[in-house]
Amino acid sequence: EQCKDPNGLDKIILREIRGFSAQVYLYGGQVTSWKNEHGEELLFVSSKANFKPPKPIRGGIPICFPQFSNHGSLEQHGFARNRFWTLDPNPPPFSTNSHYRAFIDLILKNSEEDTKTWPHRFEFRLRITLGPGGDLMLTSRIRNTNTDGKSFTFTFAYHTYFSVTDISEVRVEGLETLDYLDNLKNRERFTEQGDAITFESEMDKVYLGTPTKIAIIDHERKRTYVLRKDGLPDAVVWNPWDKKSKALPDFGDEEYKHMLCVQSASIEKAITLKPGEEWKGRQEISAVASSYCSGQ
Ligand code: TA6
Repeated sequence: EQCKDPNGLDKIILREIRGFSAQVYLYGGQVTSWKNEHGEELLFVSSKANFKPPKPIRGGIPICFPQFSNHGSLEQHGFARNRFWTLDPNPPPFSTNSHYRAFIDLILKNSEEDTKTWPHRFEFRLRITLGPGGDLMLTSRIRNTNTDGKSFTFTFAYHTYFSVTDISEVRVEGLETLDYLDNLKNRERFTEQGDAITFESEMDKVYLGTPTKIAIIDHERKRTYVLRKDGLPDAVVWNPWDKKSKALPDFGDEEYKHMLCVQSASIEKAITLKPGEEWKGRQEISAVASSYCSGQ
């Protein structure tokens, strides 16, 4: 259902038959809540998050488009997360077993303002679905609608903030042995040595050529998040740790202990679209009980 938050911002609640729910703000086209059938929140949103334009909302799943981070001349992570999206009242028919899925389609088109800094016309259609097992899927279709014959190039990420019990008891599996660009070392390229990624300090790495499936294991909670992706070859792993947390005005000093960003992305190789061409990038996240015990 659609409603307004205390600041008057429009948001939509998706519900699924077993009790899973998701909440999406038209501001930013941003998922800000994903709860399981017990009403437990699976995404992290900072207690100090702004829900007031023009600042982005700190948490959930910010959409980074047309620029990831400061890899270019636009604002940090591009403008998509700082704009109002519109709800498509007549979404095209859903292909697969749509009667099991609650979904909405959001649309972003470039504004006159944005055309000054990014002189292209595009249509960005974001479909958010909540599946029968509570899996949350985001499908982005971005089309170049330029009429001047010009191509455009962009980088992209679903900047997903997972809620974890204790970051020092979290492992990420699926990225071992891969190369990564370390944002804390001038984006220098290294190769991951560990057999799984664990966390003892600030981390900000763009893993390259990653598999379609990545697991985030919350050992304390015996819960594993499974992230599956298509069309998104890279994965960013970010935890600000204590010093960076204190420097972020919309982030609690201790909150780094209870979150981890694992972001399906296309960064190393920017995407170029000719007029009329469309790109599709999809991620699906699910939360499963894991009988994971260390060392297995
Ligand atoms: O997650 C990668 C990253 O680029 C980090 O370097 C950090 O800046 C993070 O995004 C958060 O960015 P934001 O603009 O949302 O504060």
